[in-house]
Amino acid sequence: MKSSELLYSDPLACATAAAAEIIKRTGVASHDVALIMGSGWVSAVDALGTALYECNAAELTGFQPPTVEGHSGKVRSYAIEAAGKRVNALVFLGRTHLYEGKGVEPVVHSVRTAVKAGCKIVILTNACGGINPKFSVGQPVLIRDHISLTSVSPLSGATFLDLTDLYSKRIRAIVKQQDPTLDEGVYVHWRGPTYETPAEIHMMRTMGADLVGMSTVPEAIAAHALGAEILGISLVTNAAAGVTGEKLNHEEVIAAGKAAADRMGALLKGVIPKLF
Ligand code: 8IG
Repeated sequence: MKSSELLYSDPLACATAAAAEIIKRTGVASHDVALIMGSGWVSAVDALGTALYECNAAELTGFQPPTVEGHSGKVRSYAIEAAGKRVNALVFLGRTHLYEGKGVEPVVHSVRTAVKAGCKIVILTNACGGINPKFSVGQPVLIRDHISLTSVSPLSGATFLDLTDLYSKRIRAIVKQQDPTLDEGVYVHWRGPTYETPAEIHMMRTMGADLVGMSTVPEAIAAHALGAEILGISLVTNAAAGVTGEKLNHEEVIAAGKAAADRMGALLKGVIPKLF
């Protein structure tokens, strides 16, 4: 069977196969933490040091080449050492989005593979629009909770998964100890690829959303369903539609991400060993 067929017919078997390939290629029997680096976050991994292993994700079972600028489609393995601890980090540079129209399975394949490769914690990063005017461009915000507006779930069947602590309170507390200036917010998932209208942003703000983006939510659910603890961090790279009256563009997103990358990289490197 072609690996793309396995992804849709038996996604968990596909993730298990990809995880076995990662274990064999890296020589790391069990990774501890996964990092999914979204738009603008890719250069933050430079702070993690030198990768012990790197390949194109597309070489692994079930992965397809990425399609969005600013996403490079690589998988890397790092050893992060601090305070006498060694943490093995599996890093995915870039992700697949619902708006690509391939369904939800490719969107969650990275996190399922990571959990099958041993990861107990999944760190999801993204770039987003700021709905709450207290957030400024270039500011990282911890995801406290989410609102899904896509009507898509990575789960099917009678799996009534509890999401009351989806974005781990324990991990958020440790991250805020590391950087007390960090704020938290509610992330709303919008399918895209269109940005919202000003009226839709008004609706989201009224619902209690602070941040809006086109990723993260299906991955958080899929990884949590397999038992992983989740940290979500959004980098505000633009004010959402109608907040400032400016139009939205993808170049703005990339530029804001590059500017914040050093701070984000240092934060991740410092905090990861403290999570274990
Ligand atoms: I970056 O304003 C980024 N991603 N839906 N809206 C949505 N996604 C985004 C936005 C935004 N900015």
